[in-house]
Amino acid sequence: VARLVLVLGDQLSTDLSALRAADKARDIVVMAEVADEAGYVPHHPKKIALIFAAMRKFAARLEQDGWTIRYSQLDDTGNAGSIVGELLRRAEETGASEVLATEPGEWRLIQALQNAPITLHLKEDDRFLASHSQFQDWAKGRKALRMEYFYREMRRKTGLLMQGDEPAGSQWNYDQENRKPAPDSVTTAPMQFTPDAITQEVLDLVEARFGKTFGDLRPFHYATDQGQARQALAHFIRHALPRFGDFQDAMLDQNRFLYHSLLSAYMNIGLLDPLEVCRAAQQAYEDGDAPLNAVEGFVRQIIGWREYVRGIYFLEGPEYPQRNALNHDRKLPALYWGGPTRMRCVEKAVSQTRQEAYAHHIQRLMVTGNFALLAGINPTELHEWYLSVYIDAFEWVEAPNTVGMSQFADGGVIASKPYVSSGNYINKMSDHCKRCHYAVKDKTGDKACPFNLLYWHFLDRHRDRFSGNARMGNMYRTWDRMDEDKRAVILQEAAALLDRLDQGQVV
Ligand code: FAD
Ligand code: DLZ
Repeated sequence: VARLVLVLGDQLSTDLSALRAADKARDIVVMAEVADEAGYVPHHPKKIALIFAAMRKFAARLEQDGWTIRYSQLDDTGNAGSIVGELLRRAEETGASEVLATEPGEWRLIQALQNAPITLHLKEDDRFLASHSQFQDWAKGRKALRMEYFYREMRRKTGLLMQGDEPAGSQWNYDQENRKPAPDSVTTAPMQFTPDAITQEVLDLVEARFGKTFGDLRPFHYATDQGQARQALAHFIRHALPRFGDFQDAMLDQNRFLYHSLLSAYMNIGLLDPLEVCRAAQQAYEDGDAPLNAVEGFVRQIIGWREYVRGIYFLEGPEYPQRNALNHDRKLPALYWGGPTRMRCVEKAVSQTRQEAYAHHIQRLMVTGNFALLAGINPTELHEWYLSVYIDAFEWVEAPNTVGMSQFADGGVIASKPYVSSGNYINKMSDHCKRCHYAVKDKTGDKACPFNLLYWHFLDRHRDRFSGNARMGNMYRTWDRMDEDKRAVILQEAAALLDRLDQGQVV
């Protein structure tokens, strides 16, 4: 009897564990566009379009490779609307009673599959370097789960940038060299693709069904199959990687991508293998085409941060996205959904998010994330925002980045101190402040940068928790040295600003 082989929209890899465990001659691959997955958060229309177009093209490829496929389009009559519903429908149609699946990247869907009334064989998702048990072994007995030590293990495991037992260049981490302020101009741009017929059809469907959701569907230039994603990788390695390190943390008012790769979505949905990506970067270093600080910085993000946050997500359990260690309960303000704001950096990050479904790491961490943390926004609401608006957002990677790294809502599992900064950091790393309504140098008064006011408000309201943190001592000493009257004015102006935010006034 045939078994069903489930392939989800972010599992588009031909060597997926469920496919490897299946028998091409006998088993039936099930792929389904379903309302539940398209609707568990208000996904950016570009994200839905990417996933549906890539799913359709991947199904065609599997069919060419000799697999039998049952593919459900979103508008098909009889579409049950959920992954489990579709599996049960296909089981009834085909007489199958067993499902082979690769573990989904979200507790919600793992639990739904485990609770389904059908025999399930759940395979590990081995497109990652560290299995759950390897990560658990690494974490066991450690007081703090710092990424850097995990990353070194991944370097040793993969041999990437290693000379025997030693790191290439005899240093593990070149982050110190990767914090240059914004360049005057950028000499490259990410590769763009013209939508083919399949993608066009998906764009029409997404426009009709999700056209009113936050986010511009068109123009749509993302890669939608492995061949295109590989072209995008080659383009990045050649044109952007050499300067990736230097300007990794920089932001430019007139350039959205700088030297970033825009490869996260392709890796996350399975079009690119993360090791293939890292090996291509290593090759550029070995060929003398990219410097070590760039290649090490890039590889660290993938075999370090990407693997590490996934490990944390599965280690910490299904309740992780609901954590709120700092008891932040402010509603997510309308400016996150494109409502007006006078803060130039926030306006830029949100408007490019609307248009591109993309913002780079420092925009996510030090602009929208930093503002939310300073303003005390509810981390679960913020998590749902990040999960919705980015092309690469899947809970295993988004939640630890948002709840842990960006909001400190996990109480310090990921970050050893909160990522907060005043306007000064944004001014150093970007050219936004020059064109901003607010004055970044003003600490108080009508034009004071909201990041300045809220920074001190944050430190003051969380003194009990953070004043003993060795890495924050300087911040508290600066605050405590300030004139008492000045401190009172700052706190009062910060509170007034938060009131205005709560009342829906433009900030
Ligand atoms: P590059 O700057 O070119 O980096 C190269 C690759 O490194 C990325 O493609 C990505 O795969 C990996 N990477 C870099 N930083 C991280 C990180 N912190 N965690 C995991 N992988 C990383 N990344 C996602 O893939 N999905 C998300 O939903 C997501 N949400 C985030 C939410 C917040 C609040 C923050 C602060 C970060 C989030 N990130 C997320 C991490 C990071 O911002 C993105 O991976 C990166 O911006 C993607 O753009 P890029 O491909 O141009 O990355
Ligand atoms: C994100 C997404 C969307 C928008 N739609 C679908 C879909 O219709 N069918 C599908 O199989 N997968 C989709 N996905 C990806 C899933 O939500 C993803 O597999 C889980 O969140 C686990 O990472």
